[in-house]
Amino acid sequence: MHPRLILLLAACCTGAALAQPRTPTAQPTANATFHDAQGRQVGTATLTQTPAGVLLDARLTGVEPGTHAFHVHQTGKCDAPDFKSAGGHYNPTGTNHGYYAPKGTHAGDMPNQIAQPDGTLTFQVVNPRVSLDAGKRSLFDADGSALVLHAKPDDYESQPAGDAGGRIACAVVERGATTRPAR
Ligand SMILES: [Cu+2]
Repeated sequence: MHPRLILLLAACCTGAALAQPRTPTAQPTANATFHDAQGRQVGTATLTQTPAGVLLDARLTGVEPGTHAFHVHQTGKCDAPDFKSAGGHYNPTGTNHGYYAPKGTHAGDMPNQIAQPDGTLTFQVVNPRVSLDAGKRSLFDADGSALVLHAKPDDYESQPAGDAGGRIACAVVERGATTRPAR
């Protein structure tokens, strides 16, 4: 092996071995518990305010494998079985729906998520257009907010909601770091 390559390898791997994992400075300050259409608890999410937006860390089980739309909806009310009570997408700035749409992107728009063959759906995503603090984009406005998982993928352009199909799980965003244990 070329001596310089050995040096490079040594530099790389020693550095990696010495690197300490960073301890997150921000702790979750909101949580949400998902229920399905039958009212069963199917998962939880924690929400943390960061300078880049709200970091969501979600873990669900029993989800049909495949790609699902995931949004913040405008009302913190999850009445099974259809979860229509959560209203439309959270859209305090009056924009169009979808990453591809002209004049687009609701505050509640987030990327599609993919459930595994065993039905687990675990992901983290940052939403830069909402906040846990007071203000126009707050998830804690007068009627609260809900996280909604859909039967189908969001096509990121159809109005008003990305042709994402029915609502298969819903979670009211609540203050406090502690989530109830999943089932
Ligand atoms: Cu939705």
